[in-house]
Amino acid sequence: MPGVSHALFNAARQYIPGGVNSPVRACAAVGAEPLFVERGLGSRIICADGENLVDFVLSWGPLILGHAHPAVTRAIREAADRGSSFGAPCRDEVELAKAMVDALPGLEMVRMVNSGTEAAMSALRLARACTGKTKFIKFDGCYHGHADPFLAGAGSGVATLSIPGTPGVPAAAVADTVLCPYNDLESVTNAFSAHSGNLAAVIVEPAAGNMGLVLPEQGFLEGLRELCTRHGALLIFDEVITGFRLAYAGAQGRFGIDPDLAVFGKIIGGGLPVGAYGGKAEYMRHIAPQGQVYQAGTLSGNPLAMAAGLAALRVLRDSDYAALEQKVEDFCKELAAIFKNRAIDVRINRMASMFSIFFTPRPVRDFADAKTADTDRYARFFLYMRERGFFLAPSAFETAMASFAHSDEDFLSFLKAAAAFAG
Ligand code: HOZ
Repeated sequence: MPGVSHALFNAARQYIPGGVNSPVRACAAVGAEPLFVERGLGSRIICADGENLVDFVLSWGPLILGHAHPAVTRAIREAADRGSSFGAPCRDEVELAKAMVDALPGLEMVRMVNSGTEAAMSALRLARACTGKTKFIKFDGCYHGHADPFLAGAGSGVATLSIPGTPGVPAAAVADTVLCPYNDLESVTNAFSAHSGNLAAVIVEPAAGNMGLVLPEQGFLEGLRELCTRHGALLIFDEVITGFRLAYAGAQGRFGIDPDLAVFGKIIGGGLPVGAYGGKAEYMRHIAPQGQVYQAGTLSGNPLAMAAGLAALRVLRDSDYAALEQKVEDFCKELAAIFKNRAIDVRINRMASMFSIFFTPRPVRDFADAKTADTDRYARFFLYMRERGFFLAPSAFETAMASFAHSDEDFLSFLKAAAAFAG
């Protein structure tokens, strides 16, 4: 790994743990060093060493419009000229909240925070307060940020680095976390029986994007909805990745499921740090100062982030999600055929503009399946593709993302390189 990125990484390691501010981007799982990015434009990033890469990571999801979309950067510049933070409400907070409530069928009220982690932990607190119960179900391989109760069976970097239990998370903090396999309604039914009367919530990524992409099977989300209603637990959709990605109406719109609460981040910030949680007014009105459930933040509803998110949603409202989906579907079919023709075992899971390449012969419907994937082959693929101008997630347990900025040529050239890799 020559040059500037390597030197920056060496310097970074002196001052920042592991040289990075979030573990997965260290690229250790694929035997690489992190790339230091100088700038992004459309579907591409340009790195400190001059590498010009077609980006299928897109900041892990926020950049569905591509890098530096002019409407978003203009909104940020204009907002910055008006001031970067007030610690008091601003107009764009109201506009963004309204845009979200208008777009997402299950959302009646929303509270802005600063990250998906913050949103998930706040939604869980609210669910516990509203139900008076403490336990909750999460799914093995799903990731809801790094708040203590969610660091059990977590996906994303925890899966990538095979960290079984995070030191510093007391056993008591995960004692109320009930783990079930994704897509396994029977185990959820059993968990409701085993913890009868004690389950406050089921939290789920409606399409799981942190163990690679794993799609909900027919009836799974419907079953969760039904079980939660029957047992007086709240259904929380973690839409940090899927919100405004699977559809403008999110996963809840795409699947036609009405969660009680939902958690957002990524796209709603247009590339700036944002999270949000929301849902039915009957629950949201318990949040302080309207109610007693305390949650606060100096930078919540930050004017730059609100302006960026609002600008992004305004563009997305009129964007052709179906056309993007068709492009990605065609691309994934061709990619699967390339590997199949060379007798390479691969499963490509896809939905909307998200896809995952699992080098495994078996269908991937839960975390156990995802873990059968050949991570060494994925690492070789990552390195090969990076050398040919493509940036994929540096982990077999993350999801690739495409954007409205990706061109036909971006997809075609990727297919050509993948064919050369397959041999
Ligand atoms: N949720 C993101 C990955 N799936 C976070 C990225 C990170 O951990 O840096």
